Amino acid sequence: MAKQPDSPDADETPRVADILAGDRRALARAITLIESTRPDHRAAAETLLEELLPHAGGAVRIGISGAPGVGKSTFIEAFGLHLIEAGHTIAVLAVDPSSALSGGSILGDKTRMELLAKRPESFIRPSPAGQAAGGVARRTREAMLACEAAGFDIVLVETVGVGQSEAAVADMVDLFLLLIQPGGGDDLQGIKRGIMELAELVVVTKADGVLEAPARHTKADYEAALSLLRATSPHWKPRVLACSALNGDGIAEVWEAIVAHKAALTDVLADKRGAQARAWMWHELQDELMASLRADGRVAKQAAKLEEAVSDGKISPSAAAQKLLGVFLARD
Ligand SMILES: Nc1nc2c(ncn2[C@@H]2O[C@H](COP(=O)(O)OP(=O)(O)O)[C@@H](O)[C@H]2O)c(=O)[nH]1
Ligand SMILES: [Mg+2]
Repeated sequence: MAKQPDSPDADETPRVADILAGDRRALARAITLIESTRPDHRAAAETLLEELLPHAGGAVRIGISGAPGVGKSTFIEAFGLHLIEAGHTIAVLAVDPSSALSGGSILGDKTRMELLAKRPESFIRPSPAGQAAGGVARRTREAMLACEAAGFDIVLVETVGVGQSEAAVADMVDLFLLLIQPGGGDDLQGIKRGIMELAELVVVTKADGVLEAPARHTKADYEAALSLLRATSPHWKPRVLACSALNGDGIAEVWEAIVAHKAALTDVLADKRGAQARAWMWHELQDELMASLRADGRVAKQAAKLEEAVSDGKISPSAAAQKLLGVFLARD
């Protein structure tokens, strides 16, 4: 097969040494392999991850979320360039369940992050299309480990504001940052309380020009709203900041807050990551079990009948579930 340097091929397993040396093409190939759903690729990815794992864990893991149009891409570009100026390297990964529908809506974002994408200190990877939110998040977590093994000292995981993916991202990062728009009013822009509770940092974007004053008000509103939420960590009180990705105001302060959070968590970060890894194991098991259950021919046959019986009210859903589980567990 002809080698195509610009289109990473999952069939070609990258060398661990190349990834560890920070070879970006090897890293890109590793992530392609990780994202592949083919069983032989999956096996190769597992082997690769096992070798990379001892070299992972060195990055500050940051999750970034916010509604479409809030300014995520613009912020990440400004923030990333700021970090590079300060001597860091940064990998940006995206969890975007909507891309599963549109076939890669986030592609346009790469152009928004043009300057950042050009820098050798950065690595930007859009989310894989064609998978459900859970599947994307699973693979993103592994991609994050690969980026760490490649030596990136900051990993940013971006997601778009749709509940489920936010929880998944919060579950894989050290700090979850929620971006919000200036203005909005009483309902706090319809941002669900559950998502607010995930945020260690809330950042009001676009605090420049005519939006500067509304941004200040929004910041005060969120400070008030956050003070009403029950504390989720004894180590950190969520903070609200405002910034402008256009003129750079407040960008340095966002990083300072992240550094302060890292310092506050020093003694408990290993525990937090350990708990995340354990939760991930159970998620994996759940997904694997469901996948093999769905792939089981006898279960499928019974399921079709039982679904009908459940619809017709002839059997209760829980009794039908028990029957299916019985068929699954009794298989050879
Ligand atoms: N005035 C101002 N506009 C911004 C700022 N950040 C983003 N925008 C604008 O907001 C729009 C959406 O930004 P984008 O980064 O694509 O948002 P995303 O959908 O969350 O990734 C674009 O038109 C940006 O130019 C900012 O700091 N100040
Ligand atoms: Mg964007």
